[in-house]
Amino acid sequence: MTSAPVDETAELAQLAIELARSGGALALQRRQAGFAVSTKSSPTDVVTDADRAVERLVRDELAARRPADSVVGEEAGDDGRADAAVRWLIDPIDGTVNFMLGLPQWAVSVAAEQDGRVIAGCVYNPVSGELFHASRGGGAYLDGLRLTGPRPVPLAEAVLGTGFGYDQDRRARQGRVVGELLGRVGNLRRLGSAALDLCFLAAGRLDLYFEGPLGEWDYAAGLLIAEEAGAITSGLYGRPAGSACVAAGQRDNAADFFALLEAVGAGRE
Ligand code: LIP
Repeated sequence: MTSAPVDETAELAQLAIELARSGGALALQRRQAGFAVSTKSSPTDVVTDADRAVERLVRDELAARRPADSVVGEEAGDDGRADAAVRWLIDPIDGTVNFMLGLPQWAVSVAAEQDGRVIAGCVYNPVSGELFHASRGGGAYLDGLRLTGPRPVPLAEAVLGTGFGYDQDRRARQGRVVGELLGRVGNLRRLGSAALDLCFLAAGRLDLYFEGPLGEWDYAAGLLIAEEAGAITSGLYGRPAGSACVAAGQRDNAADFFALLEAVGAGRE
């Protein structure tokens, strides 16, 4: 596996920031102007015409500036260009339910992948104005502040971030798993955006995180940001973090956390 030259990684990281910012500005404008809502896999799996408009904007910009690259987005899917050297992963609005309800916890997530590895990513919350970004080997940042990852706290004091799926039966199983965990960790937060949850872990606002399954667009940028901030990540059961499950903690508590998650059957709901 050859790593991208530093200058290309920096170029991709800068473009991810620009795309997230322009997508975020459009999303905020649509939020204020009004938007239509429809559903996808279930009555709770909502999508708005703002999601679609933001993804369209990002795709058009990439087609103009990086025509040889491949794009995968939550709403328009995979363009299937398997020969592309760089693949972009776009969640136009991560936390769509929060966006729809007016809860200020949603973000545009943009990641660039090369040789199957995410090397640049940006998660931008246009409501708070917070822009998280990272490049592989270059560190993770909130605006200009270097992020140093979660607190070194024991599980019993740790605040755990998680999320639940759109399928009712799966949500019930996930709830039972979380019920097993609550007596073993310090507290729980379900904030509604996997991308921002991972950024909050990177920023030390959460101590532990797990969720699964997830769309690769949900976690691609946030996982890079968390790893570049020093978080330890896993997909449990010997897997790397990925669509089946993303689990993350801090050097001193990650092994215990992952063992606890496996013991309660997390990531297998
Ligand atoms: C959401 C995730 C969230 C998860 C939701 C949903 P979306 O992404 O960010 O963590 O719990 O079920 O998948 O659908 O808002 O882009």
